Amino acid sequence: MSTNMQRDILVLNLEEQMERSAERQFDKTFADCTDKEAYYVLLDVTNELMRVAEPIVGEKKIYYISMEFLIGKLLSNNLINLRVYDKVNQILRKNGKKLADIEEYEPEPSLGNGGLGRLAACFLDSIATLKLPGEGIGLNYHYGLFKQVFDKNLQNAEKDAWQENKSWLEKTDTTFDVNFGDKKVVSRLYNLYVTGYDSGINKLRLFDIETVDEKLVKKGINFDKTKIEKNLTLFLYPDDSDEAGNLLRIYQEYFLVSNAAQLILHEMKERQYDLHKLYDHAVIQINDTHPTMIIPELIRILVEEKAFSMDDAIDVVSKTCAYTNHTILAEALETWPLSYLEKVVPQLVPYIKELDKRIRAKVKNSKVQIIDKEKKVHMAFIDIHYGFSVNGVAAIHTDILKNTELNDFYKLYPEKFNNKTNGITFRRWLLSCNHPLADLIADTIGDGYKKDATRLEELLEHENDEGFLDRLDSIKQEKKKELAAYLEKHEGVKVDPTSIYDIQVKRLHEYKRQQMNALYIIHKYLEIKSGKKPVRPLTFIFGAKAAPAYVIAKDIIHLLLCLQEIVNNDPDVSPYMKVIFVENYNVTYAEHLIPAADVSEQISLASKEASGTSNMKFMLNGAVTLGTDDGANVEIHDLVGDDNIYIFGIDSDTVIGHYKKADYVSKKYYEKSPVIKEAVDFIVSKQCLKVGKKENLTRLYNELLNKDWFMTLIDLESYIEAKDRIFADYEDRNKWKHMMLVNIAKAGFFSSDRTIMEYNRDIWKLQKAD
Ligand code: CR6
Repeated sequence: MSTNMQRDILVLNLEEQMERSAERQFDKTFADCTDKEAYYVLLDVTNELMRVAEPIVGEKKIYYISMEFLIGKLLSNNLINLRVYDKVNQILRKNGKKLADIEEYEPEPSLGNGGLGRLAACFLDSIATLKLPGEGIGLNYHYGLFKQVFDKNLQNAEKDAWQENKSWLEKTDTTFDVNFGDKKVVSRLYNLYVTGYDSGINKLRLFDIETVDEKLVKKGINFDKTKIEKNLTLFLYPDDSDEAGNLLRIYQEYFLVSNAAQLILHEMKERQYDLHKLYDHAVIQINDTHPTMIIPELIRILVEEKAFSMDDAIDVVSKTCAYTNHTILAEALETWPLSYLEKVVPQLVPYIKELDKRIRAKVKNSKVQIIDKEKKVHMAFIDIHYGFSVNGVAAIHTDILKNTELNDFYKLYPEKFNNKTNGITFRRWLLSCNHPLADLIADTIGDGYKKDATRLEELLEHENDEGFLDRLDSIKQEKKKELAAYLEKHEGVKVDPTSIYDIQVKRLHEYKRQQMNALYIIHKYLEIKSGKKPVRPLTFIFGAKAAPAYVIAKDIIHLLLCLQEIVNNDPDVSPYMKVIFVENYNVTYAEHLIPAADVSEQISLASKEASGTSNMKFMLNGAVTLGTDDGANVEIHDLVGDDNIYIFGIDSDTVIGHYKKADYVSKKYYEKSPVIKEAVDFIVSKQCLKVGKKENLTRLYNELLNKDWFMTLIDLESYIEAKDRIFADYEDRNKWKHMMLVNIAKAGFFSSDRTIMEYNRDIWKLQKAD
C-alpha cells in the first residue's frame, strides 16, 4: 500500500485509533482519559501518522549541523503540518477536552539557548515544507538548557528534566564509535520526525551516549565536568568559565561532528555514491563555529580510511561545507587553545596544522591565520578558508562582516560572502500560536498565504476597511485577555488587559540592553510618584535567562525583579504600571506572549544584534517595533516605512566609530542629564537596596557609570522620547490599527520559507522532491 493511502486510512479512522491507543495504554475510553493521558494518546497517534508519511528523498541532501535545535513543543505543530488539526479538535470537543489543556502536559525539549537554536528549528520546518531532502544533526542533551527559578529576586539555575519514556524520539539501532585522545565512547542515534506543512517528512538526528549518569548532577546544575563518559550529553553549553568546562565543550563538539561524519559517509556508501563527488550528494551547513571540526574530521577520514590524497580530500570537503556566522561579538567566535585540541582530539591536530600551513604559504596577512601566535585555533577561520560559502544573517550584519569584522577575508574571497536574512516559520508563529488571527487573514485573503507568505501584502487592500481593522484589534484584545489569565496562573500577578503590553523577551545580554528598559521603568515610576500619570496603564513584561556565569546579566535580572517588587507593591503606582519578569522564559512562553504584545522591544546597541528573530514574530502578530536600526530591524524599517516603526538611538557607524576611537565615556551622559542621573542613582537608592542585594546593585551601578560597554546611557534620552511617543500614539486608535495592519502585511518577507529558498538557490542547490 502506498504511504499516502496508509496515511489517508489512518486519518479517516483517527477517532478509532485514539480509542484503541487509550485502551492499550490506559485501559480506558478516550473520554475517560485525564488530560495528561490524552496527551500520550495524541502523541501515539501522531507518531503513527508520521511513521507512514512520505519521506522526502533526492540525489542531494542538506545536513544542517548544529549544537542546538530549540524545537519547542511539537504536538500542535505536527497536527497542523499533517493537516489533521481541525479533525483532532473536533474529536477532542466531542470528548469534552481542549487541546490547550492537553498541551500543558507536553514537556518542552530544552535543546537550545535562544535565537540560533530556534532558527535551526524554523529552518527544519521550512526545509521539509519546501520538500527539500534534509536533516538536522544535533545532540540529545538530557537536561538541555537550565530551568530558571527566581528566589529573593535572584536567578537560580536548576536542571530541566524534559525527557520522558514516551516521546517524539525514536531510538534507533544505529551506533558509532567515537574516539577521543584519551577515551572512546559509543554513540546512539535517536530520530525525531520533522513534518513539513502539507508535504513530507524529514528527520532530526540526535546523538547521545548510553553511559550518561544523571545522578552526577548535584545541587542546581553542578556536576563533575571531568567524567566525560558520564556527563557528555547531560547539559547544553555547560559553564565554560573554566578549563574543565572548555574541554567538555570540545568533547561535545567533536562528538557531534564525528557522528555527523560517520552518518553522512554511511549514507553515501548505502547509496553507492562516489565520494570524490561528495558535494553532488551532500551539503553541510555549519551553524556557527561550533561544528567546525567537521571539516578536519572529514578530511582525516577521507585521507586515512578512503585513500584520498590530502589535496583531493581538502578539495572535496571544501566544496561540501558552508558556514553561517551569527554574531560579531568576539567572545562568541570560538578560539580553542591548540593544547586543548591536542588533549581531546589529537587525531585532528595534524590536519588543522596542515590547513594552517597551506594558508601561511599563500597569504602573509597574520590576521587570517588559523593558528595564531598564542597557539590558539580560530575556528571561524577554518570555516572561511575551507568552506565554499560564508553568510551573515541580516543585511546589516553581512555588511559589517564584509566591511569590518571579516574584511581581510572578504578581500581574499569576495565570492564566498553572501547574506541570508533570517526568517521564522509561520506555521508555529502564526497558525499555531494565534488561531484567530490566522483565521481572520484566511477569511480576508484566502488560504494561499500559508504557503506563500508574500501574499500577506494583499491585506493592504483592506487598510480602509473599518470592519476588518476592528476585528484585528479585537483579536489583539482577546489575546491580551488570554495572556492576563496565563500570567495570573503562572506568575501570580494580575494585569489589566486594557493596558499597553510592552514586551522584551530574549536572552539576557548587555548588548540587548534590558538595562535600558529598566532605566525607563525607573524614570516612569518616579514620574508617576511625582504626580504625572500615564493616560493608560502600562504593563512591562520581560522574559530572559542569563548564562549562569554571566555576572552582570544576572545583576540586570536582579534589578528588574527588584523593580517588579517595588512597582507592583506601591499603591500610588501599581494602578498605572506593572512590571512582570516571567520565570523560565522558553518557546512555550513565547507562544503565549507574542500574540498579545502591543509594543515589541528591539533595543540592542546598533551593530551588535546580528539579526534577531523575535522582532519578526512580534511584527507578524501585529505588534509595533520600538527599536534601533540594528539587525533585521533595519529591514523591518525598510519594509514598513518610517510611519509604522519607532526607531531611536545612534546608528551602527557611529557605534563602530566610538569603539575605534575608544572615546565613549558613559559618565559624561550621566553628569549632563538630570533624567539619566536620577534613574541610574535609583539603582543604589535606599528603596532599591531594601528589596535587593547591595553587592549586585552596586556592581551594576558601577558598570553603567564607569564602563557601559554597550552604550546604554548615550541612547537613554532618545529611548525615553521614542517610548513616550509610541505610548501616546497608541491612543490614536485608528493610527495604531493601521500600523498593526501594515506590520502584519509586510511580515511575509520574514517567512523562513523565503530564507530557505535563498539558501537553496545560492548555496545548497537541491532538487525539490516531487
Ligand atoms: N544570539 C544572534 O545574536 C540571531 C541569531 C540567529 C544569534 C541573533 O541576532 O538572530 O543568532 N547569535 O541567527 C548567536 O547565537 C551566536 C543568537 O541567537
